[in-house]
Amino acid sequence: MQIEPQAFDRVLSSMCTKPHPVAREAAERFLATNPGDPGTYPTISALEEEAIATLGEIAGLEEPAGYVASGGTEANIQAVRIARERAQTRRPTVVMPASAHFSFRKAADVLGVDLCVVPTDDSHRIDLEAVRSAVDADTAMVVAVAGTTEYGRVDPIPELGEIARSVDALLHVDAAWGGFVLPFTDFEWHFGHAPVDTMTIDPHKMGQAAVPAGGLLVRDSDLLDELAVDTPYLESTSQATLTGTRSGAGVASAVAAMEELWPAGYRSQYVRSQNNAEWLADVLEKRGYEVVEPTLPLVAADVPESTFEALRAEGWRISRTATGELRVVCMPHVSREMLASFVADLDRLEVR
Ligand code: 0PR
Repeated sequence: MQIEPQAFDRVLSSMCTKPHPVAREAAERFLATNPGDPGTYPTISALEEEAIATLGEIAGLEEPAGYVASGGTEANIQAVRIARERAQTRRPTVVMPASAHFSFRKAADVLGVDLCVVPTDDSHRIDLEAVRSAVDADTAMVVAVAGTTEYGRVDPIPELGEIARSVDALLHVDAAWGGFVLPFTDFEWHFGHAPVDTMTIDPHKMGQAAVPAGGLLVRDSDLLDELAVDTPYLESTSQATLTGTRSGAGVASAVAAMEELWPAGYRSQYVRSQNNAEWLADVLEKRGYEVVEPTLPLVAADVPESTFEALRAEGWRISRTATGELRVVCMPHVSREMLASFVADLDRLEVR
């Protein structure tokens, strides 16, 4: 096969990035291993424990427990599954902000739980008063997002923890995208800041690992037991993952990336990405566009649809929020030069 994969040089919409060279190399080396069968593939299984130990350190978890999932979708589905298993009610409900990722809709569908979607406020964060009136004895889980897909916002997690506790519900934090930048900010988002029970934190997004590498972390390994099924003909006795056979590439590349970059490399990447986001926000504002301030490295701006389409026709991979704003994710592959060239095209193609 001669086809080359798409280059990253015009990709501004993705939450994935070019894997770090050490992550790419590790992924290739472990491509044919299966961490789903630890009895047969003990090396990758030991690496998975290392991955969880480092993810735990990043996320303030004292006794790391969890596993490397195929992505944020699987981790979110599994978190909802844990909450459903724990719930004392026959109608378990998940209370989540309107800003939550669509993977929770898949979770609700697959698991037969109800969703209660709470609006966000003017700052694009979950409305706490609305959460207080939404929770009740059927609430199995409250979802907080730490780095929303559309605006990069962080919900008030300690407050949500209190509300979840008041009805004996679990608190899940979706830090799929934000988890590798938040440690360098003042946001309160992790296990040490609030009574967080489960968390999604994906090495294959800001963590610069190769796809597929998502992360599910749990406060206590008992929570993981809710997912375990017996595996009679494997040498190990149970499996907590949703997938069966899975590539060791994601696990190995996550370990390699985190070994290389945590914490100093991720810190300098965060600073670079955040500076880029602020630069772009500033440039767009000066041109008269309405910009949603980037609290994390993600910029949303009200660019007319025709301009947006013209930029896409130039090959820019950009996306829009539900309300139609242009959305630029300042991932590690997004350089200042790339953004400058994007802005030059915007100036040239601008339709007002
Ligand atoms: N949670 C959050 C907060 C997310 O932003 C995403 C993905 C997920 C969970 C789900 O993660 P997986 O896609 O790993 O299962 N957010 C992006 C989105 O759906 C993913 C994405 C990635 C989109 C690359 C486009 C793209 O080119 O918008």
